[in-house]
Amino acid sequence: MSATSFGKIKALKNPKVVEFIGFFAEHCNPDSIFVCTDSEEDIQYVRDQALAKGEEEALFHPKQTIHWDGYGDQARDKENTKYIVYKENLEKMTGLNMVEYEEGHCEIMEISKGIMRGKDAVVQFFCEGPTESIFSIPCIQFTDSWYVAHSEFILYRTAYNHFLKMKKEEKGDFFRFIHSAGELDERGTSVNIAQRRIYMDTQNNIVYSMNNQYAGNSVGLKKHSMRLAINKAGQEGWLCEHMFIMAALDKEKARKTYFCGAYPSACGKTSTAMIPGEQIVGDDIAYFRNINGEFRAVNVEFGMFGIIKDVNAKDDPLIFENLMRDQEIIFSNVLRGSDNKPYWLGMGVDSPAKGRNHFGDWKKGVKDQKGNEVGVAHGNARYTMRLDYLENIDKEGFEAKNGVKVQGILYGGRDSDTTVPVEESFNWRDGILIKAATLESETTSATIGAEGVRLPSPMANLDFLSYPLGVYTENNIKFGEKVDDTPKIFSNNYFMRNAEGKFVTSKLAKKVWLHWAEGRIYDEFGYYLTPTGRIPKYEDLKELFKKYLDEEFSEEDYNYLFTFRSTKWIEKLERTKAFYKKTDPNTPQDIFDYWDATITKIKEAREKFGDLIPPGHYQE
Ligand code: OXD
Ligand code: MN
Repeated sequence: MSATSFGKIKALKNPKVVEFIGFFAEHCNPDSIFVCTDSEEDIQYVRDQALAKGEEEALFHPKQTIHWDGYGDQARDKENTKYIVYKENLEKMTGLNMVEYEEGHCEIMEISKGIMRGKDAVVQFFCEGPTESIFSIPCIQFTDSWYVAHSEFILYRTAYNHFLKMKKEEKGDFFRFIHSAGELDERGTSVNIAQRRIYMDTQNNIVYSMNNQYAGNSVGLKKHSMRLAINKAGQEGWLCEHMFIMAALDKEKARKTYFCGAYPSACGKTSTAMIPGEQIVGDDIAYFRNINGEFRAVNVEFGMFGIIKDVNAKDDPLIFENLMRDQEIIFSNVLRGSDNKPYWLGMGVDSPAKGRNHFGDWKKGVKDQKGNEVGVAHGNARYTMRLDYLENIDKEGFEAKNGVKVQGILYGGRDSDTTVPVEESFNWRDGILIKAATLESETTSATIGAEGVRLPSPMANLDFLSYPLGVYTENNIKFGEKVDDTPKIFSNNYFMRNAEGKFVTSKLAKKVWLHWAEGRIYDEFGYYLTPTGRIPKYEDLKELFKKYLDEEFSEEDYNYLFTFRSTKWIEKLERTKAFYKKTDPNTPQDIFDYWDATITKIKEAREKFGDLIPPGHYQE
């Protein structure tokens, strides 16, 4: 370590920081360590090194770069992402992928011993949430990947100064991430994928990630930190959710209403956060805190690590335009054509027949070792970009140290035949148990395996839960019930199909469902009851379709979309019950009782009004 880097560490006067860096410097044994502050000079050094070491390459627009992960390292490795848990805590961690501490710790120590030999390492200081705020969680990343370090500078708020200012009693409280891409092949991708391990220790707030590069596996501040934060939140009485934050704008009434939303992957999360004419605060992870009785949220991140597939001029104009500009963006696992420009699936332009992509040298029609044709880009290819490049950013909310006051929460699944496009819950508890806990996503032709299979996805947060599902569900209920002005909960489903298997409305209809929810927060629209909540009236939707989309919305479509499907709903609740029973048998009985009472209510409705209950026909 140079005297300058050492000086940066020393200035922090933080023994735990010294211990962490010192230990892994010795254990992983990099050739050198570069310590970053928040200075533009240090950030530029990291950008330059990512290029110099070949982890990124400059594109046609010189500020844009491209990076490839190994062909077998294109998504989160769920199997090898585990909690290492003290023996005495094993029993409490029902339903989690875990390994006993001694065993897991020994294995990861073995794998990481000397893993950085011949490489440089980087140490960075970040903050999850705004710095110097009630939400702040300081973090340190130690990595031997300049690409990872560069990504984090785009995605998170730098916090060397925050560390400098930490009070004595706070100095031991931060998250630590140690990452190594491991041995690299001639293309610069991780070789030892069989030894890929992501071991998380919520007892000591440290995550070890070895032999990988894909950011969902490597970037500590993203999903690893999220798991540590979910655990911390559970202990401290706040929430860390897999949610966007956005502001719905009613310009006529000069109203700005904040919504958060959770949607399993490929269920419309980013496109809801980016509805034209509204504003975005965050696209992936939110912290919720009760501040003086208010339900307040911050975007944990500073940038987006977005899925690039299907981002095109028509469907995502704002993101697309940004991706076309000469500004700092890292494209990962897309094709670089001979024009040195990036190409991806669903881009809406003709892509070249050859180039370089995640497969290596690629030509149209080329097959991988398993005989599968390799596409232009990977389906999970990404872009890494600052959020504040977006014209629709809500600057005020994005920068607010105390976050924004949330008034509505949306839970959206992918479901071709059961739930209505938008429905308001009776109350917070009902929303958590009937809308959030029952979230499911149907597999599509784009996913491997059979189509139309429903995968349970409570709160769209299952992959990141670091303590049991039942307690987490209860904590969600408690949190919302304790604030003074509890947000309304709504469900969304953009994927209902008609008898011919076609979607009933266009993608733009999201805006109408959102504005109905927005109006409901101010008690503006009437509603019809169903056994599971409150749905819109036709006249209101007709007007909203006209106002926001200049579209005619037919009564026939309305009746079809908003029919209550009794048997389908009972089946959905039974699936949820079974999933909770299997995943966390210790889920409190009153949660199961609540679902049973709802099932009884639906059965009675079915008796009285029939299996398919058109809007307006149900009465309590
Ligand atoms: C995810 C992501 O996998 O945001 O959820 O990348
Ligand atoms: Mn996510």
